[in-house]
Amino acid sequence: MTSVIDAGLVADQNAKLDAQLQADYEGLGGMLTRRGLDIDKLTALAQTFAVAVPSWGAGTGGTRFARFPGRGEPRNVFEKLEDCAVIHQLTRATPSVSPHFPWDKPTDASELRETAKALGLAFDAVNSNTFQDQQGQEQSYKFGSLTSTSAAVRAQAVAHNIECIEIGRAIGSQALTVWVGDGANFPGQHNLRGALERYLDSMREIYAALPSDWNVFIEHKLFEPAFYATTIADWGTSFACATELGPKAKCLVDLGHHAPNTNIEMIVARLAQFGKLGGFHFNDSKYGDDDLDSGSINPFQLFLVFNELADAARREGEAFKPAYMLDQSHNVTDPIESLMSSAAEVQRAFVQSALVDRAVLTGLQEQNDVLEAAQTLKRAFRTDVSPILAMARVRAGGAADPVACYRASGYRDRVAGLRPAKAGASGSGIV
Ligand code: AOS
Ligand code: ZN
Ligand code: ZN
Ligand code: ZN
Repeated sequence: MTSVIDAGLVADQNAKLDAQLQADYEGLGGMLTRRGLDIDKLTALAQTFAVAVPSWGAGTGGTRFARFPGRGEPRNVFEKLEDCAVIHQLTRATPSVSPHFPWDKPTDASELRETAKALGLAFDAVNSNTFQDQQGQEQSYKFGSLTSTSAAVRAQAVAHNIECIEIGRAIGSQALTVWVGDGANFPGQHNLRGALERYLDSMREIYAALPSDWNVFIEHKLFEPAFYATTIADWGTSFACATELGPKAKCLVDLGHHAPNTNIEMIVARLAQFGKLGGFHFNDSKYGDDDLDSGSINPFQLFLVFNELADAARREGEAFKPAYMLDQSHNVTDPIESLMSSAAEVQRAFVQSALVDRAVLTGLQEQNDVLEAAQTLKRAFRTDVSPILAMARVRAGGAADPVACYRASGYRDRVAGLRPAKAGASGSGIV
């Protein structure tokens, strides 16, 4: 495997932090022992964690008002992979990349697969795009794609999704994520039921093209670009469609795609209960689909989501394996730094959820000891597991402090010299 960042530099950086990390690790280990937990087991568990990086996350996102490009932005899928390799090399928590077509459409799929492999990366779910028009495209998605009233538009959108499956197959992916912005901006614009019927008809064709070992993930989103009625707006619609389509269809929960104050962890519990939890797009938000860095606004919610995932994993065993991906838009930070720290924030919630003694919690719930049950979760959430995360990275050959190591490597300066600056854009970026 090619190391993009010099391995010697990573070792030197880690050496500087070694004494401090050992001391913090021992301190935390002692505290956890008193709580009946083994820190080394938790570190080994942390090492099993993996979250995919979206290829588009390596670039600066932008809002619908403006996009302020960063330095050395990747110009193509190969440069995106190189950035993703840096993220994985330093965090050891992001071994796969989720590509988006046609943005990442390869001229030679096997070259793409080999390049990723040489960088120590694999491909996770592929994402289709029928929310934009591409140059030279015959039909426009202005009035919808899979739900369009035009059979020709629907056929084009279906064909694109099937092409995504074909490319995905060639690069070793096993899932297709379908998010459509289809919906209405005015009451009366759509027949609400008719639009969903057409969606299902289109999705049945896509479903029929899935290889036997593939899944299709239905990603719902409350609003934007449709501001009155989005066809796949909520988990109820997503669940109904996934049920209608069959066992290979599952629901994908993007944390930003819900109404304010929605109890997302309860949605997670429901979908897990009925075998329809396909995966996640992690990000954080304050108002709507803000696509802020994971864990940056509401880390307790992220913990509660993982608390449900830990419960589901205990019930379902090995079979329970939702796909994890980050889906955030970096507007004011270096995307590599944001993705590294976000991967660690999601991993943190995963480890914190393992601190909850499920048997004790069940006992408290059965006795209706409400306060102590709540405190049990809070105790886990309040525990700073940073030394576990750092040790997990170091033991796997990553960086104790990924951001500091990345900054010391000068990677951004190096690629800024190789990748010409992009012009700023007045319009919408990629979210
Ligand atoms: C859109 O809001 C969604 O989060 C999708 O996952 C989308 O495909 C992705 O963010 C790229 O635009
Ligand atoms: Zn998403
Ligand atoms: Zn979104
Ligand atoms: Zn998104």
